[in-house]
Amino acid sequence: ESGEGKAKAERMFSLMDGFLKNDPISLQKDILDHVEYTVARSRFSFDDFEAYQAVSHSVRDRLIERWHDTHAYFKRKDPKRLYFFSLEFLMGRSLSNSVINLGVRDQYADALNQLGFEFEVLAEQEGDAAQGNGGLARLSACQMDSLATMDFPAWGYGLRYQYGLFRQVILDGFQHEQPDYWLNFGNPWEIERIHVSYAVKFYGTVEEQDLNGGKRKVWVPGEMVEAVAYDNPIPGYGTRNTINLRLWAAKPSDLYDMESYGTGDYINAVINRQKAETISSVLYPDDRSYQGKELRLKQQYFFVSASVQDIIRRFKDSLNDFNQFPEKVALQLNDTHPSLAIPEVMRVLVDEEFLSWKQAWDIVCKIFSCTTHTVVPEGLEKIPVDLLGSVLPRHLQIIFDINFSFMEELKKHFGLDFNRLSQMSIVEEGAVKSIRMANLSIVCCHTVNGVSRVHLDILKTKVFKDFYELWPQKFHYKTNGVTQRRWLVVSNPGLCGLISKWLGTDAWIRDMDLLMGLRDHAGDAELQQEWKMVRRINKIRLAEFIDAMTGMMVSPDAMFDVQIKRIHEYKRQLLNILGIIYRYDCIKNMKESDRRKVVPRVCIIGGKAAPGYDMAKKIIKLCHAVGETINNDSDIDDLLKLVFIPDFNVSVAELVIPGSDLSQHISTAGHEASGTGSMKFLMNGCLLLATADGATIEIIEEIGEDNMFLFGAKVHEVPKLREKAENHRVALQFARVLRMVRDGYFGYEDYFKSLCDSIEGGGDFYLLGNDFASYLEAQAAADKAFVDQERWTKMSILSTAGSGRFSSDKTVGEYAHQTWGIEPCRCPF
Ligand code: GPW
Repeated sequence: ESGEGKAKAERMFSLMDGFLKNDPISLQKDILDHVEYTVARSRFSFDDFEAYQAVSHSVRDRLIERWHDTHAYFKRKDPKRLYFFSLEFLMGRSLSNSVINLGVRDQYADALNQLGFEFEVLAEQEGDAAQGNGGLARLSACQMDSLATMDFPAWGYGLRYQYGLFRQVILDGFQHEQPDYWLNFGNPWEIERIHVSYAVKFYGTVEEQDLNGGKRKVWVPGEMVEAVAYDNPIPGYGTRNTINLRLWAAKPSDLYDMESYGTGDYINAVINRQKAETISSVLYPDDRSYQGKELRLKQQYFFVSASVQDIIRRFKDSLNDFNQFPEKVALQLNDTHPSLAIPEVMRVLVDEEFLSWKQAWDIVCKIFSCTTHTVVPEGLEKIPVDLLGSVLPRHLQIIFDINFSFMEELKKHFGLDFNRLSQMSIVEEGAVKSIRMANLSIVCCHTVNGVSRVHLDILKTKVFKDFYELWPQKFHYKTNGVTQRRWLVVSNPGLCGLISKWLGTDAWIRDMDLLMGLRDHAGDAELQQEWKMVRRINKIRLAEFIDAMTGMMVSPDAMFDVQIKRIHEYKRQLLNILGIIYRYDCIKNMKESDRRKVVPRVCIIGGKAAPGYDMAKKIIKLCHAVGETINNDSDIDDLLKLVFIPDFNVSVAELVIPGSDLSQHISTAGHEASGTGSMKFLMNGCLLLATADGATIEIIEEIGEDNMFLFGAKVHEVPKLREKAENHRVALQFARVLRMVRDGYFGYEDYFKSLCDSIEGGGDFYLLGNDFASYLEAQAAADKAFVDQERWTKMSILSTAGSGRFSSDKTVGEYAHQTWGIEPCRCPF
């Protein structure tokens, strides 16, 4: 470092004691200043929401300080950085998470108390940031938290949607979607950077120009849109490091518009200009299904192009030799959604930085890695060639060129095996010629990661078998994880306190392996007593929430049995509902003496269906229809209740998970790539009723089969069972409950017919009929265990104790070391 740079940096750090103070008086003053000057209310009169706004702004100030220091420090050290590209980040609320990670939670609570406010109440004022669909999007959010906490020099990049995931409203048992215009009340957690913006091009033509005796390609765009940065500081826990999640919003571009104003039609010119903003207007709600939509393609390219420009500008600020690019940049693609980054980097290096194709290709092969989150080939993204050629003509050429070289390499390796060539080609010939984004990613990334061990097995032997034979060294897995900061510390303070007390330390918040220490105390009567108490308080809180949302009173003495996740046929919410019908039917036909032995249950289901996913919507309706019958049947009383929690989202999950006794993860084996909900329940001491699928297989290794309720066909049995399904005899009980639905016991028999047809006979692709009997056995085992509360509590403690391996800290550490090649870079205090 130069002497001057060092002197400046030293001065910077010597000024550190000038930071905002966190004593009660300073906090109160800051909050009141924000009431007066930011929220523009009188400091003598403001309500809870205004108090929330003021508190958030004071927290934001503290985030900004650290975020500036972190970036100044990263700039000075200039380490290799990770750029994490994802089209979805499901952040949820930020206030509680921020004050906890900043280490000022108690200080804020005290300061607010003296002002006559309760921190918890204010935190409830915050809306959810729902910039994503499901597990994939929440995983990105968890990983950002871990990257910050572990001091990695990382950036997140994504899109700033004006409308997040739709709000689910239930009318007469049917799902309706309402727009989530979440920015209505302002968003204190983002920082608008009007001066950080880039032009993004679309459409147009590619022309050839002479350059130094050779030819160069020039893309003459037909449309230009401006990408403006919105920065979201992500604070680490137990560190000063606060990294950045940069989301792009589309704005009209001045550059491009000049000529349209010359035409005289001023009003239309303005209206057309405004259309640019639609690119970042709405999140696509179809988790795992892609339909080759133009707007979706534009969204993907828009965020990729702005991010790549940003990265290259940052690189050039410090170095100007692209040979060193791979030493400074790792680029991680979250699924194939951002895979246009690959041809985009090629285009920029070749067309704009004038590197040779070979130089550019060598760089691309060193910087990109990707993660795949799916198991079925149908789930893979394809873009019609016509569409891509129209929106991104130069990128299509580049993809064709990459594919040409790839095909040559394949021929050398496998000979003229046309079958194989056509299967592996990036270009799919057929009725609609398209680009296979997964193939593009595999060809260009140095590493392809699966999200659990069994997921990698399936990728190697089925989905990407040919690629695995060609490049076995490319394929790896990192088992998913979730952040204990949000899923324990923020959402379950009671249990946290207990864990720290019995471990004698709260160091587990940064080192989850320490939770194993709880195993020594699992049998301790005192801990068990305290554990039960904490869990009971959480159940009461959940019962109150259910009452508020649905008007239903449920008893905290009952077993709370929960399934919350996106509604999908493969996740088998239908199996759960059929099991509930079976239970209902049993209770109805019972003698009075047997009824007394029934373990009362509250069955809780929640989740959204993609708006165009008919079967999923029928499952939601069936849940309501069955609930209507059971909940109003006076024979049943408190022995069984079925609750559907509407509008499931991150903050609802934070409330439901700590209050659950049993949670269901019951996908057909071989279909859930990983699953992350199970990990959140596990941490909170909730027992799992599950199939051996995805990450559950690894959970079993950690806590043992005896500590959960396992059932159903195994991954390797599924294909054979499917072949046999046609003449397979299903359990009698299965036929019986299905008959009840078909015969209109719950009404709407015409509407439910296709749902019933989808699981009967040879059509039962997800093997509900096959797994039903063993599902019921597992449920019976859960009842039996629940009666013995001592045993149950011990299992619960052992679940938490065994959850350390499923912290996203572990996942991110493995990625950093094995895939990205980055090192921690800790901002000094
Ligand atoms: F289809 N996942 C998701 F693979 O939430 F792209 N949305 C998606 O669109 C896809 C996957 C995709 C989920 C997986 O279903 C789940 O098993 C996994 O735990 C999660 O991604 C995070 O890896």
